Amino acid sequence: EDAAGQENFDRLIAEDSRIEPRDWMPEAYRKSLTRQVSQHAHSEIIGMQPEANWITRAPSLKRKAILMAKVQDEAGHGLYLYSAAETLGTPRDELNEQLLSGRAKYSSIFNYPARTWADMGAIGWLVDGAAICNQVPLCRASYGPYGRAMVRICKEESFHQRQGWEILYELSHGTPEQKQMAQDAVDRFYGPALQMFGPPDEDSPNSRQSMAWKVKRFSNDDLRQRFVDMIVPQAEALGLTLPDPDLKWNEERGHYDFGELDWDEFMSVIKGDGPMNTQRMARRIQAHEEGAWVREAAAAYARRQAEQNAP
Ligand code: FAQ
Repeated sequence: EDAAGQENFDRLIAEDSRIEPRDWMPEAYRKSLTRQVSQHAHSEIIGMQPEANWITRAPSLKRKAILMAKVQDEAGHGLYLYSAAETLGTPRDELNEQLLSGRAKYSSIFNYPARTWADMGAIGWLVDGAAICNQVPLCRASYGPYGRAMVRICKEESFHQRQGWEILYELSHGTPEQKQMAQDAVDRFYGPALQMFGPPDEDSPNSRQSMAWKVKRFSNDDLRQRFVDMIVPQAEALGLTLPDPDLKWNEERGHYDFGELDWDEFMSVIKGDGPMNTQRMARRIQAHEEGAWVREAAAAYARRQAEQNAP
């Protein structure tokens, strides 16, 4: 217990100021942020897989170059976020070990397969769209390194969303088969994208404390609503339909009403039983093992440099 530290922490939070790595912070704050930021990093890294799957089959050289750049951006976001998480005191190796051993979560959305080229459009438009909606408020998160990381990441995510939108627009204005492929991708990704915002507020154990600490600024349901309101007119402009018969403008609320999501499916996906969980984890473990020689070489090089520079 550090009374002066706690008082300073409370003051910084009340002032909407920022907590920095060297500041005293409650252990629960450190722990919860390490959880959220590292899971966010894991999501970026696992999230490379569905799209990497299509790099070799992109329909043109230009599309391929764009997709490669996007997947590299996700890697960059992951590394950036691991660095932000490390400032809270847990080393990168340990965070990575939590992922590889299955103890840490990563976003449910990446446990769905990317079946067609149109899925690259749906992922960009809906998945990156949901990511931006969730992450723009995180730019104001009370923990400095996380908030600052989010600013950069959001800029890149908006480019990602635009490229996804453009893929879907082209397909939906192409042949009837292409339009159907775009519609099918949106049909499959719509529900899972809405679930990226997390469980409904009454089933969200972390929200209350996280909002009191000004890490989260809006609740899961509020952000989900904001996202639905944003994508309805975008879907109309694309000429595609959102697969929800209950989707309807509610004049009184000033928002779109939408149907109940499949929360049983969500729970089973985050417990590890989604369509692609096994494959995603196997691939990540394999990539980690195949990268062992790089880590060993880098460590040997650093050791030699240190020896040579020793007085
Ligand atoms: N999937 O109490 P809450 C991207 C867990 S974007 C899996 O509401 P919280 C970009 C939650 O961790 C995707 N697990 O939790 C990209 C908690 O479990 P825990 C990543 C979920 O933290 C695009 C439990 O359920 N974005 O990668 C999910 O207050 C394209 C109870 O939930 C972020 O991580 C879920 N959908 O709110 C990359 C954003 N939802 O930890 C490649 C930062 C909840 O107690 C390609 N994170 N859980 O064991 C956040 O904003 C929050 O952590 C939430 C969850 C909103 C995700």
